[in-house]
Amino acid sequence: MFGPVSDMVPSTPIFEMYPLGFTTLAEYLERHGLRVRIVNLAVLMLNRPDFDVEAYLRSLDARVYGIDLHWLPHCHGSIEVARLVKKVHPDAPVMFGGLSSSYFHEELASYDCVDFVLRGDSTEEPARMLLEVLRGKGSLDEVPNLTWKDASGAVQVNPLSWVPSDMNSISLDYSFNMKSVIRYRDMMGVVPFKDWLKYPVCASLTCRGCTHDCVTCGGSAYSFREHFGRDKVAFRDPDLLVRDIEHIQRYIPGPMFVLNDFLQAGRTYTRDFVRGLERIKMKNPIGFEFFKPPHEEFYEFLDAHLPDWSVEISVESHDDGVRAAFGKSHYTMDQVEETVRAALNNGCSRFDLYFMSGIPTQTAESVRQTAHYIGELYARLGNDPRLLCFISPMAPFLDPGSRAFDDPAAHGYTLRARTLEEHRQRMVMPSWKHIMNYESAAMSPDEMAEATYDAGLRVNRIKAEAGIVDAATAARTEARITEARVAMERIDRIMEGPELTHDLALWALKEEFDRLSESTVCEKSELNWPHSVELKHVASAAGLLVRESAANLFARVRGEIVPPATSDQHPRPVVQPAVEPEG
Ligand code: B12
Ligand code: SF4
Repeated sequence: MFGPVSDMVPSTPIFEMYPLGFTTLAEYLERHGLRVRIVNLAVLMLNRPDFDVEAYLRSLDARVYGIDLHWLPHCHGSIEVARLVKKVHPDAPVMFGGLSSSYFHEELASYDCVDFVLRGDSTEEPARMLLEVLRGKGSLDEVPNLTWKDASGAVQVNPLSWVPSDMNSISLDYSFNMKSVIRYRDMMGVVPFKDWLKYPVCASLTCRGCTHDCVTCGGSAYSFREHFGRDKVAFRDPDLLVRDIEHIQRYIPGPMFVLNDFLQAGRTYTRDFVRGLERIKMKNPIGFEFFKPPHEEFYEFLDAHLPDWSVEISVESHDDGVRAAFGKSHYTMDQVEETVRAALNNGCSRFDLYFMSGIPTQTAESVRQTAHYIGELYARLGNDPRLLCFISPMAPFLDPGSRAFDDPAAHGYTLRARTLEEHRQRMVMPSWKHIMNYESAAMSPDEMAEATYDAGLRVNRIKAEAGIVDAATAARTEARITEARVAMERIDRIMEGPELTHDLALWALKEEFDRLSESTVCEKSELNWPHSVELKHVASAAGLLVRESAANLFARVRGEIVPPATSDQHPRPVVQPAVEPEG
């Protein structure tokens, strides 16, 4: 029973979303004459219970198979998929990539079903070089960031030297995904998460890396420096970022999320980016995530240039001391309240505040206090329906490569798993409380689960009383949390019984657990912003369909398989980046 692990993201607890980097990788490789197809096996499996993964993989015919292990919860599934690929295509190499792959690269490369691991946050060019080597040009030891096995089976680690200083030679072009739908007549295989067609939210990324140092984050400044070879954040030029967003807006009616706080890049960047959004007449709702609370003047500026904007901040705890232990000592809760008021007074469409359980020094009592605080906050803000507060656990894992993972004792944690294989074994444990890879000195996993459900219940009731969520939704959430608690108790009882009976007893409850895990502490719809489809989206998609179908037809007539799809965003030419020292 995976529980509330994915309540704060659009995915189900299977975490079926693939990294944005799949789109940038695919666009980059196609621009360089290679053919790429993205297949979201998890979405195909979720949508069709009778989906035969092995038969599907057998029907694919690729020279190389790439599998992401970016988020650690994919540690079990990704290896199992790699094993199946090797079973049905024994001669095809399998390559892995992503932040978790980079952290565990040597252990990962030691699995029989893994041939290559591309490390770091920017693998577009190393992947192109690797594929060229596999076509006979060059040798494996020349490919930057590559971990591989030599003829004797020994794992070789090339320098992590491809660390571009900006994000300007790539392109986040969703029309690649749309062209792929047309080319392979496969819609479900490419959508980013199960319910995307109902809620087509899109994301753009301002940078790779982070200027902050939150202790449990595997994407902090520390983690990038120590494990991914990056000393400085790589930003995307604001004009290119605006172009990414303009492009998405042309085809996709959904809300647009700008991930990674662009305020990190400074005032000039902020001015150019926001004015650029005005220039393209940004109409889709747009949301920004900020890593610290902005001032009122900034919201005035945003509102002067954008018609429909929202904000989200992860404040983690209402308690300034707990937040400081987490590594966010750079602002206080008073400043958060000030920023929420300022945003709401200046035209903000919606303000999401995220809180978390499981962080250093946080006790079960403190988690419950957070819920109490949320009630007071709503009261102070006149129950403004544009404020949405959420609380969820840091689960299933403490990020590998975070300060707290690398030095757990210093942050009051004990690790239950360190290696990749130990994490894989945890993934098959019966509930999220058992799966967790850490225990905090400040509260046990049992206390944490109880306090999180208590806080979830309380926040749900506060939102219902304040009219933030309707009575029916609140009643469903209350029922789910209550049922989830009972289910957790049943699991505990089963686990106390003889080991031989565990599997059978747990399997009998599987369907119920799946239902209870899809959303627990809130409904997915609470995360959604309103949006509408306009004629221009239909026209743009139809135009793309005609162009792409014609291109495919001519390619077939000319005897080519399929023409390379190139981005119409004219990204800057690839220049050799300033290579930073080996990490
Ligand atoms: C943006 C972001 C998100 C977005 C992701 C949008 C998307 N589709 O990518 C959202 C908000 C949805 C999200 C969700 C989650 N996130 Co998040 N996220 C981030 C964040 C802030 C930035 C990521 C980033 O910059 N990516 C850019 C680069 C690094 O990745 P990329 O371009 O997508 O991919 C490149 C490489 O990774 C690599 N690569 C990736 N896959 C593959 C595969 C192959 C074959 C190859 C060759 C290369 C390759 O090449 C790509 C191109 O160069 C980081 C924190 C940080 N500062 O890094 C956390 C972070 C990555 N997330 C994290 C976590 C834990 C999660 C969640 C599991 C949280 C949760 N419990 O809900 C979910 C999982 C969602 C899912 N799969 O369903 C952890 C991961 C720790 C770990 N090692 O497991 C991080 C490090 C920090 C954190 N705690 O938030 N996240
Ligand atoms: S939690 Fe967010 S702000 Fe903190 S280090 Fe990670 S990505 Fe940066």
